[in-house]
Amino acid sequence: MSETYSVKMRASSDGRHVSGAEKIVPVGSVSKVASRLVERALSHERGTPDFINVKIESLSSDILRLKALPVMTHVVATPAEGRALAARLLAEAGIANVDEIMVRFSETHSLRGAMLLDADTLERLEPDQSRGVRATYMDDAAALAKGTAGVKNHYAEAIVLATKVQNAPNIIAEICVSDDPDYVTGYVATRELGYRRITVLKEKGDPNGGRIFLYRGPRDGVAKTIEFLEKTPVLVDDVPTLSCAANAPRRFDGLADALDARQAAGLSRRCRTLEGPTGPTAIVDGRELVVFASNDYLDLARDPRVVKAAADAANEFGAGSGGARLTTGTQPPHVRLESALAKFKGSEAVLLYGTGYMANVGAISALVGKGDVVLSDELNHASIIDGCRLSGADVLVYRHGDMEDLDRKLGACREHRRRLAVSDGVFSMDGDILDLPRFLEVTRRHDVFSMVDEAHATGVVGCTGRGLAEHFGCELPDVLMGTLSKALGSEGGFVCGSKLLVEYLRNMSRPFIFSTAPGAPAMAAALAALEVLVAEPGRVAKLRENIALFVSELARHGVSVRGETAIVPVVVGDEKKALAASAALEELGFLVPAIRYPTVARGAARLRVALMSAHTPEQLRAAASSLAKILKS
Ligand code: WAQ
Ligand code: MG
Repeated sequence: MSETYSVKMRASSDGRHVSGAEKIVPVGSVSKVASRLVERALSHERGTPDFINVKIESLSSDILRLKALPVMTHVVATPAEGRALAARLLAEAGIANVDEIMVRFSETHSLRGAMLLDADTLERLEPDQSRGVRATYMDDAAALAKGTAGVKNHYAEAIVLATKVQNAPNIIAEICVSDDPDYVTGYVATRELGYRRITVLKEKGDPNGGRIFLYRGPRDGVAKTIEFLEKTPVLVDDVPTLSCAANAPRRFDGLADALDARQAAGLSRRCRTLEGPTGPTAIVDGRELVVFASNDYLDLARDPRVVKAAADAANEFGAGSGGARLTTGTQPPHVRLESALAKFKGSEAVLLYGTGYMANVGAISALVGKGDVVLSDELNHASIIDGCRLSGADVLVYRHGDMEDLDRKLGACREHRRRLAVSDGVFSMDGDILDLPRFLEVTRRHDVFSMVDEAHATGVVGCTGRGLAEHFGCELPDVLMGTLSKALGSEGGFVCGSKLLVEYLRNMSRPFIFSTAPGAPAMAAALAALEVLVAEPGRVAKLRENIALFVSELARHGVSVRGETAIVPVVVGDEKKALAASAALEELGFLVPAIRYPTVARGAARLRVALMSAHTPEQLRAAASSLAKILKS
């Protein structure tokens, strides 16, 4: 940058400050940036300004470059919690009168600039105490490249300011909260601690913000500090961005903050692309990994017979069904699949849904409503929980797998019109199996509806993969839900039950009524997979052998886990530790996802190993020994 300019904008209305911003840009961008800043002033939600001042000055060419303070976000729930944390951080930075400083912090509201306080005596050091000290001549060195010049970004602007301030002579800390009523985030910054975002430092709607710069040094150094803050041009490198928030209008700020808070807590998520068909191995980011994360337990999604059935159905019936099942969307593959599933599960009738999630939501919300009650296992899948919520029925959560608790709670809600008890058959994050005979005994004794989700049981539990009734040699629950998306290698969900129940759902279940029917290719694929499963029960046996081998290999390395089903959870606890273990496994060539809140409880993060019939003994042994090693280190 040879010719560099400072562009500053300040807008007011009736003498009251409306908005302000400053940029440091090369000469070629001056007019573009200036006009963006003017636009910003004119569109400020505090009102249209009657005065806009744009000041453009050339700067000396040797502009100080600083590296942005490292950023860390602390997620807190309330302003009180945030302020207590801010006080703790200041204390950690070696400041004694922290409580007094927090009081002074609320006296900064009327200032345009920051209060400059002696960190030890708490004397105010600014010459103009009604204005405070303003840090100026600073910018994100990459703002132009990012295309963010002129766009309001609280986060980037605050990091730039905080970085300059912490590089000023004799400044040892800063505390700040925005004066934007909707922006409740603030921070404490010191050189050692870096930029510590605190997600909540004031109530929403509060227009009071402020800043304190804390000074420790001789009185005759103050002028030099202020000179640096007010006059020395600074460009800050490596300013982090909330990646997708950079160009977003202000109404999106809350979304960016929520995402950032998730990230800070080790809870942010992204989709990874796996090349090729799903199977025991996959190419991820250019590397082949052994996949211990697929629900395609019997390796049917890429089975040539299944794939051909989908292709043939696409040719014969088209890609999409063109309508809801009750209008024009029912095609022969839907009808065939429903009767094949009924036969496989041993029920009178079956109703298909577009996804397993919809099947749960659709069945529960149709069966119970206001005035009714659902009893739900505390570890039930999110789709069951959402079905319960959507139904409008009272929801009573019973302790995981605790049939006595279920019994007791059923006894305590005799007044409700209709009662439904619902449980996962195989718990999706724990891999344990519901004691179906006891569940049926309790629910029948109370004469309430019983519903079991066999998403992870179908094709896995029972000698031939028919599910819990086969495994226990008992009857079916009233409502049996399953999916086509896991062991059946396709996609979709279904509900089995009596003809009466299914007819009722066909007429009352809104996700069924108001969704386009799933496409014939997926239905034909599921039907072909079901036929393979029936013809080749050895796949289920092979899966069971693999589970036993993996669990015994882990045990040999000192890690004991449950191996009832294809889902083998290895509970780590801490979210970030679980992520680190997952990353370490990936380094070694294994894809094992870390499962975190909100899928499981906070602090119950885990590696969730999903086994397939197609894993080889070598893959299982290698994964078990790597996993054990990583857990120990
Ligand atoms: N120099 C000194 N003090 C200033 C300056 C400045 N250049 N600009 C503002 N202040 C003072 C003034 O008293 C304001 O009322 C107060 O700071 C807050 O300013 O997500 O938006 O511009 O990590 O409202 C922090 C969190 C946002 C960002 C800070 O401050 C994040 C913010 P605002
Ligand atoms: Mg502001």
